[in-house]
Amino acid sequence: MRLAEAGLGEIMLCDVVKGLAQGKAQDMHDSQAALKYRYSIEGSDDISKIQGSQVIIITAGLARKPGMTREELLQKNSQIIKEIALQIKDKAPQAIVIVVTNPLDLMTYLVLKTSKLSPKRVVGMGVNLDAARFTNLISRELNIPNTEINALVIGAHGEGMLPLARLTQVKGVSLEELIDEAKLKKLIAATVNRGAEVVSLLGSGSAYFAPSAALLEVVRAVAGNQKRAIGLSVYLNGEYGLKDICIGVPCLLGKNGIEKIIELDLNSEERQAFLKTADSIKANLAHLKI
Ligand code: 2OP
Repeated sequence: MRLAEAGLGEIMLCDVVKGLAQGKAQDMHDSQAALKYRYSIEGSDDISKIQGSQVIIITAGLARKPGMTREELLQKNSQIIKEIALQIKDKAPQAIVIVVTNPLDLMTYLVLKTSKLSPKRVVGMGVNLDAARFTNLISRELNIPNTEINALVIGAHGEGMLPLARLTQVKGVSLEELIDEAKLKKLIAATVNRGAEVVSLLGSGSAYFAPSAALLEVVRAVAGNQKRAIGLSVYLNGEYGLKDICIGVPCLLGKNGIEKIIELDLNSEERQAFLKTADSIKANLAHLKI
């Protein structure tokens, strides 16, 4: 709905549950007249409808239940994601694929390896959502508009997420210099826990509106060939001293996918934390059946 309202092309919703995508699409389609918008949106239970898509967004799979980590979804969601990745390989190898399903970094890796697309064309949407949440929490804490905040989050979109206070700028000043350590720790913990907090408040299902907004940001970068820095889970091949892993780092994203992976100048503490997160992703990767 966000993509349609933003005028980002023709939208096809696919879901394996009969009638679900058609019903949702019909409901969204009916919104146009009252909104005085025009957009194209259709639904189908036939995944072959992805044929010819320029951008494919994968949200399929189970969401967390209260108390669950994103990583606990690994086995349940792998099978679903693999089947979709094979369909992409077959029917839409030209697409740019944005993975949203959790555990995000592992599912991004699985889509990449199964679809055999170029690593430039498969990204995971996670740390830009975490940066949006971090921004929002900073904005509320300091009573500063979110437009004045440039928050940076890297690492796993999971328990090993790393909101980087030193490299987060508020009106051009490092966040580290603006608030005391105790408050900073709280802000970081709240950011890491934000998705779980929503899951626990909802009781069933996971966050929805902020993820869709963060997704819109990613699709806009592709559609507008923006090539501005945005945090994404991407395949590293030597960057940050890491190989054969998908993990969240800032990238330049445009119409052909990843133009550049930005290597931040991390201090030793940040680097250590980043490598620790990468280790835990690697340990989970070992359980993936590719
Ligand atoms: C979240 O952080 C769904 O992983 C997503 O809410």
